[in-house]
Amino acid sequence: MERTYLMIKPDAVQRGLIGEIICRFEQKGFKLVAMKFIRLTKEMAEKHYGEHADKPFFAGLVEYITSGPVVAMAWEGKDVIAVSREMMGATNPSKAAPGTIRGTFAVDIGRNVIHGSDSPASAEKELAIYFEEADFVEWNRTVESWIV
Ligand code: FUP
Repeated sequence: MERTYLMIKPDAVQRGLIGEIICRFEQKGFKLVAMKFIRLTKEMAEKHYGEHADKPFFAGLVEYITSGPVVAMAWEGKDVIAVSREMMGATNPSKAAPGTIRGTFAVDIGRNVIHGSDSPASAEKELAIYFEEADFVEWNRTVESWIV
């Protein structure tokens, strides 16, 4: 089953949106398989956003993502990588469709509430930054048989 890395960013944690965001993925029918409440080190942030190292927004991005705790999660399910990106909405919240997470809760690209892997390769890379094999919980979500 496909896995993705989702992260509730510091602005959403501060704003009390953890439950609301988790609720959407739970109700969609995806399965939570790992979760940590952590504060990223500068090294973790630079690794996560390494592909943007030469962008003008990189320093601000690292400062923002390390500014407070985040919820780091692994979710599993059918097409979870693409579907969760759809549920999140466009990276720039002012372009995100109404009803999506960013379309509902955010206005600024630098405070866009949630991160989600954009491909199987980035999911694998990102999950490895935050989790080791023993962190993934194998369990049967019995409702799954009603969903897929
Ligand atoms: P995403 O895949 O949705 O995380 O988007 P990107 O990899 O393009 O960007 C990573 C993060 O950089 C985004 F969450 C927001 C931030 N960003 C800016 O702050 N300014 C920009 O112009 C572009 C991205």
